Amino acid sequence: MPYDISAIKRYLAENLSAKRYQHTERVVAWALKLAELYDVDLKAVEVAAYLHDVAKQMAFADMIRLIEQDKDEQIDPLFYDMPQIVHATAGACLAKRDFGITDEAVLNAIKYHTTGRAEMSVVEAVIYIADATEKGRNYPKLKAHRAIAKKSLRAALKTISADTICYLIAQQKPIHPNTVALYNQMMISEGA
Ligand code: DGI
Ligand code: FE
Ligand code: FE
Repeated sequence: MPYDISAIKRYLAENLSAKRYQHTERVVAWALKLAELYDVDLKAVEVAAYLHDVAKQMAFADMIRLIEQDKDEQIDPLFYDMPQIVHATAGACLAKRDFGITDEAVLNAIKYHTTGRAEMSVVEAVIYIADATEKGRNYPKLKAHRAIAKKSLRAALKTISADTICYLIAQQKPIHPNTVALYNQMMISEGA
């Protein structure tokens, strides 16, 4: 199905700060580069990248309401302990409700962009990796992570999920089971 990218961009310009909007544009550019490199559906990646943080600046109560109103979605009780992750599921609900996105590959890429999960699709992996390693991010291993992303999606998932868990532990924050499931899969199964 065709996506109305200009309507999405108008919505983002109105509902996100300039800083967040620019982050989104960098994620789109980097995600498309990775998608080309790994021969992943460019249209799905583009629309998922544009929409991945669409709900980022909504109030917590509004995100919860949006998720509650989606008949296919459920409130994860952990949302109340991990408010930073809720924008991902809320974003998928908004993409569906307001932009008519029905493609599950796109919706899941938005929904799992923050935590990841086990058995991620390539579209999900590209969005997760592009979000974590767009060039405006500011952490010591960024350059190394970008280089790894160009070599292997799997290796990138491995290092990003490990780093995320280290970061959350250092911050004494609770870790979502999907974050752990991605990390465990990367550490247990074969591959780089
Ligand atoms: O929305 P962005 O800032 O672009 O990036 P993101 O969607 O990856 O969100 C990053 C935030 O999510 C960051 O504050 C860490 C947090 N996060 C990711 N996984 C988990 C988590 N927070 C908790 N508590 N538990 C997780 O498993
Ligand atoms: Fe996000
Ligand atoms: Fe993001």
